[in-house]
Amino acid sequence: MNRELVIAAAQMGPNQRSDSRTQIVQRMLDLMEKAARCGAEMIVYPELALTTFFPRWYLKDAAEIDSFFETEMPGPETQPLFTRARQLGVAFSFGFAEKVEHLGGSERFNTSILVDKDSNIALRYRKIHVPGHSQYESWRPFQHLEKFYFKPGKDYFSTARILNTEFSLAICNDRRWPETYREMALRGAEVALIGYNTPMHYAPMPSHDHLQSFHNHLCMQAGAYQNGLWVVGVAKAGLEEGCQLLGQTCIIAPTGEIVAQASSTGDEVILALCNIDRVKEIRENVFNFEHHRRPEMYPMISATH
Ligand code: CDT
Repeated sequence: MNRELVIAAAQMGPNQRSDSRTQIVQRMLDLMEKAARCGAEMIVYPELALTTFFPRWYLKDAAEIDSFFETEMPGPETQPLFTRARQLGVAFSFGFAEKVEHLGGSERFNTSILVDKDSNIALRYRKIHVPGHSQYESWRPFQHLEKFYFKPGKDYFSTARILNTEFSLAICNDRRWPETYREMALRGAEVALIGYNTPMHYAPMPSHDHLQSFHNHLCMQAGAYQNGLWVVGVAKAGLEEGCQLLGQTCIIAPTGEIVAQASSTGDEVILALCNIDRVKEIRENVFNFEHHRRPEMYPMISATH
């Protein structure tokens, strides 16, 4: 019998700087209720779901920077998500800014977690492809200071098996890199969950602004097809603090076909009944890695120098 899973992508509209965690978590809970009512077993939220996309600003005040980061998960403000999901019996995933305290100091990551239906964290992923710049650049209409705020994650694209399905996590800019999907697929992932915050304006190459929508689907559809993965791409969208963020939340089958897509740039739930075993249609045929792949002919791909 085929493994079938109802997956919901919970697109979020903008989070303004003045929105409290409580207000934002309440919107996430509303989306969770809706998704569960429609039969969702897995609910996927975007990157940095709990806050506004603060890397658009160069902040100097340490306390202000800290206010965007979580030091515990769940914490008092996020616990309601875990409690309600457990009551509803749904698994979920979302992104947040994470501050990890060590004896000698602290590290900051752009993080995403996968939570099983008993509200245990099954997988934690820290963004590997951290885009943007590390210093204030005055010529930009808004900053993209992810390299200033976040260290790149040091863990690979691991998988976790929940709901009888092998899941892997990636975050925003990761979705543009073919290595992300190939690494996941080689590790046995069947579903890739990818949250994003993508400004419509790309300051270093504004002549590509009109291609944001095209590139978004292009890379995720190619990643799905070329690796036989289900891909769930979830936006934080709309006009956030004067910055227009791309929507286009979608669920993509291993054939590369979009099977559900959001039609707004606000809070919106989309769902698909995903036959997880369709992964085999690709991986046992055109992209059967074992039979047709020639890794010995691609030495440059894994070269670290
Ligand atoms: N959040 C994130 O990674 N956004 C990037 C913006 C372009 S790079 C400045 C993205 O790849 O969508």
